[in-house]
Amino acid sequence: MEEIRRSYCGLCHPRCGTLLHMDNNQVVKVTGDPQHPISRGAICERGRFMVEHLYHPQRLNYPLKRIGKKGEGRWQRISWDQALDEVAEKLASLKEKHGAETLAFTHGTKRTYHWDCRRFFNLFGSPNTCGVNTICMCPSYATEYATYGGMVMGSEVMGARCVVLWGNNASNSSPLYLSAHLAKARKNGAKLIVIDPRRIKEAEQADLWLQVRPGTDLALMLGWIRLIIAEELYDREFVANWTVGFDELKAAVEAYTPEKVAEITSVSAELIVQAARMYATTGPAVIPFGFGLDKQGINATQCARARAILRAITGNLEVSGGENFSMTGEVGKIHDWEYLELNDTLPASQRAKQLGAKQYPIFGFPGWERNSAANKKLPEGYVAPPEAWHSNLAHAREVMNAIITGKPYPVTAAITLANNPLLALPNTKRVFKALQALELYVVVDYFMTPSAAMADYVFPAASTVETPELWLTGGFCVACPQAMEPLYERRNSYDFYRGLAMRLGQEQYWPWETVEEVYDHCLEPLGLNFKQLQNQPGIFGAREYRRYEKFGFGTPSGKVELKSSIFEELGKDALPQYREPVWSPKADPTLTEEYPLILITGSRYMPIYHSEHRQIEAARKKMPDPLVSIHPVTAERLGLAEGDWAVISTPLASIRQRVKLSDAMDPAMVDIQHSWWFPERDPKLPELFGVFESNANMLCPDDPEFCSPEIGSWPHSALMCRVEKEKQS
Ligand SMILES: Nc1nc2c(c(=O)[nH]1)N[C@H]1C(S)=C(S)[C@@H](COP(=O)(O)OP(=O)(O)OC[C@H]3O[C@@H](n4cnc5c(=O)[nH]c(N)nc54)[C@H](O)[C@@H]3O)O[C@H]1N2
Ligand SMILES: Nc1nc2c(c(=O)[nH]1)N[C@H]1C(S)=C(S)[C@@H](COP(=O)(O)OP(=O)(O)OC[C@H]3O[C@@H](n4cnc5c(=O)[nH]c(N)nc54)[C@H](O)[C@@H]3O)O[C@H]1N2
Ligand code: SF4
Ligand SMILES: [Mo]
Repeated sequence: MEEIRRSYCGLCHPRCGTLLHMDNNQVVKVTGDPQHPISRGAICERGRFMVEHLYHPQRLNYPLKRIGKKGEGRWQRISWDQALDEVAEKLASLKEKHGAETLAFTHGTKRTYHWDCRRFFNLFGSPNTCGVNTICMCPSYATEYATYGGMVMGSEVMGARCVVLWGNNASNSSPLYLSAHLAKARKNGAKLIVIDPRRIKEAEQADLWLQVRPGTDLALMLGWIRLIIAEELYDREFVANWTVGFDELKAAVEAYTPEKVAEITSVSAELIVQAARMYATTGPAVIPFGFGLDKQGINATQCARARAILRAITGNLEVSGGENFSMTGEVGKIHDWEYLELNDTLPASQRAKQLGAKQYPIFGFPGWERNSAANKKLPEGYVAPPEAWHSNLAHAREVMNAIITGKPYPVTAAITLANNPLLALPNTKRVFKALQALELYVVVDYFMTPSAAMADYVFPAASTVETPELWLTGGFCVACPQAMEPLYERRNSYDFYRGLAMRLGQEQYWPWETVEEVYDHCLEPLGLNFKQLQNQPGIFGAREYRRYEKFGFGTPSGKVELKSSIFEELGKDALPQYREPVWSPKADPTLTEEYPLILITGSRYMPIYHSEHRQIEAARKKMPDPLVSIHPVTAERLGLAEGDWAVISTPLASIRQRVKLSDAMDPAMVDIQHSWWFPERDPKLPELFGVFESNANMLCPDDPEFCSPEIGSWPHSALMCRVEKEKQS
């Protein structure tokens, strides 16, 4: 008889509610849960992979210990206890020898709990957790806290009258949410401006499409700000009462006339003016987060600043249909992730050792401490305090260098959980060298990935259907139920960290045996427990607007800092100024002779998620090979036809991908897919699942001159490359 269990999906971020159709205790089908308060019965194409993902023959089901040489693919199955004992023992001895900072962590995009990691690291004594947060969303988080004391997590797209899709490919990256919300806004008559070098689906339907040259968006933003000020289209009352630094901002953008911006961005002056006017005069208007801005390296941080400034001066902060912070009410009372991180337990002497924080203070302890202090001036639970995990990290390049060189001090051990650093981080060769140099490398994952194949110990992770989760965002809180006991010996990340913590003298800080008990504790202030919350739709904050009129903003001045005092104090540009991308036709004409095409990487596509799902048959059928999109005119000039294998090169390396013809972009540009590896290939070195063959990050640089000076965001876009037909061997 068929039984149905409530569950949730973890095959990407949003935790859509699902129903597991069980037959004989086996999941046979997954459908959307119509009762779920957020997803309301919808699941996407990828969500349907859950059955295959759960039972996949290549899943990791037991802890493994390396018995051959590193990367030799020889493993011994051991118990969790033995694996945790041995890892803990080794960690203790490395800590004794080199100090706690010798242990690093690499994270991916948030795919499971993360406060448990930070809690463990704080108590262990290491400030060196690093990873993709330096380029994904979190730069906006740190920057927006510095600018207006909170992160706009909720652009109210459905209620907006104008939506600016700036470097966001919503129909592929968020089909059920942003894309669906945009469709509703359009139905209500909202204007749409798309700013993207590619003619994405939304661009075809937009009122205005600005085909910007990659990496130049900041100049465009400064041009908008200048015009909005010059034409007095800004919200005078808001600016006068609730901002500081307006006159300095005005002076800083003076040079960015439409003509100058047109020259930099390749967008016509008329279109620049038209778009700025449309955005400023069609309120409420929103500019949701777009990764196209975060991935442009040198300008990324100031793009986030300039976007925040645009939102503020046009009066779109904390208004209905505008840009909103987390909501208060019941949600604000829950013990949140920052509370669980236990950041106060890491002593100042250890904080000071965070790798990269001197160079990039906005994203290390110095910036986070200032953002936290400003947040504490607000009433508790008003705006969520900045999480360390989101805005206070070591820099991955500096961590990799320390592993390789032992300088400024030896980093000898690393844990990777829910991340595939060889595919996610730039400069794959450097990352590989670092993984090779580690004395102890521990990976927790669903599958044996190329990164896991370099480990000393590999632990099997539980699927979301095998573990509970409290889904707490700024605006709401939903209990995601555990639908089944973990298969084999898979466990969740809490069990992994607690297992280590209990062996390393942290017992008093981990009194809860299971993660569900932690969630009971989080919900205590509401007089609820996890099971009770599971039986109700969730907790939703009250929607309140213009709350700043009561308490101000959580910044040092209590106002929106158009000129940022935190940036200034930490020696960084307090007002945004545009920089030409390092590899660009304008910056380096000699480089352009050898690498004539502008390169962007990683534009999202369904149904694949980063380096995942290459084992899933339905996904792979749809996307069997890595693709480089190239304009037909350019392809013809290079002798390339649809389906040919092409070699793509930058000064760092060459990789191969298959040609897909596309006139969606300028003939001078190419777009390559990221995170490609081949689970069907030899797992052993030197092949390592073909990780070096088609991996976009072989081509992406991360040296200091390429990174944003404030946060160290490296480029995955706005680069230069050469494309050739692959020679037949
Ligand atoms: N060239 C280029 N590089 C990029 C990007 C780009 O656009 N271009 N995008 C960047 C961005 S924005 C991001 S966020 C990163 C993503 O980088 P990652 O987060 O590393 O990417 P994924 O492949 O999604 O996840 C890595 C691993 O996590 C495992 N995993 C998933 N869920 C869980 C879980 O719950 N528990 C455990 N233990 N493991 C789990 C998966 O099996 C997978 O092997 O890539 C970045 N890299
Ligand atoms: N299917 C799928 N969905 C995903 C993911 C996935 O791997 N697969 N990853 C998830 C994650 S972690 C993230 S961060 C989000 C990201 O999702 P999005 O924010 O949509 O990011 P991307 O698709 O990387 O890039 C968005 C757009 O930026 C454009 N772009 C590139 N360079 C520039 C530039 O210099 N300027 C401008 N204006 N645009 C530029 C690209 O053409 C692309 O259309 O997607 C999430 N959703
Ligand atoms: S994969 Fe699809 S169904 Fe699953 S969480 Fe993501 S959007 Fe929702
Ligand atoms: Mo991301």
